[in-house]
Amino acid sequence: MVKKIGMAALVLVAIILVSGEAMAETREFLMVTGEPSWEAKPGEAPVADRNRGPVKKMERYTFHPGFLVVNRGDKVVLKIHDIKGDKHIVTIPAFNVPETQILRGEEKTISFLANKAGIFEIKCTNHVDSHKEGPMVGYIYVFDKR
Ligand SMILES: [Cu+2]
Repeated sequence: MVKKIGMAALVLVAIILVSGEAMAETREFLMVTGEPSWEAKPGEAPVADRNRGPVKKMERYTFHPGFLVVNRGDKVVLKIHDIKGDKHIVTIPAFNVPETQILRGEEKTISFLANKAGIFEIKCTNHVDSHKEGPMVGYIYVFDKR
């Protein structure tokens, strides 16, 4: 009897290892939005701000942390707290994550299954270019460890 149970457990472990599902985990990240800025000192020359051209002041909205690493097959949970900015609209097109609006002071949760490997953008569609203090973008690196 003990031998049969032991064999059944061994087969189950083998199935789990072969399928790779034993490695999948839930990965939760606590993120905040930020707003770094730059302003020319008195007498300092303007600098180019991407598509805006020469400026003496610029700002960018950001995600912190802005680079996440998970394994393929992981469930990813992002808890994003809007500390800076009136409104962010977050999406991850590569995983068909629908747009989620986050207002100042709010924290929203976004979940998805990281079912393919590569480096993908976490984007805010409210801050798309330098005219809107963007692009506001983070990256998720889905590691293909199998
Ligand atoms: Cu934004």
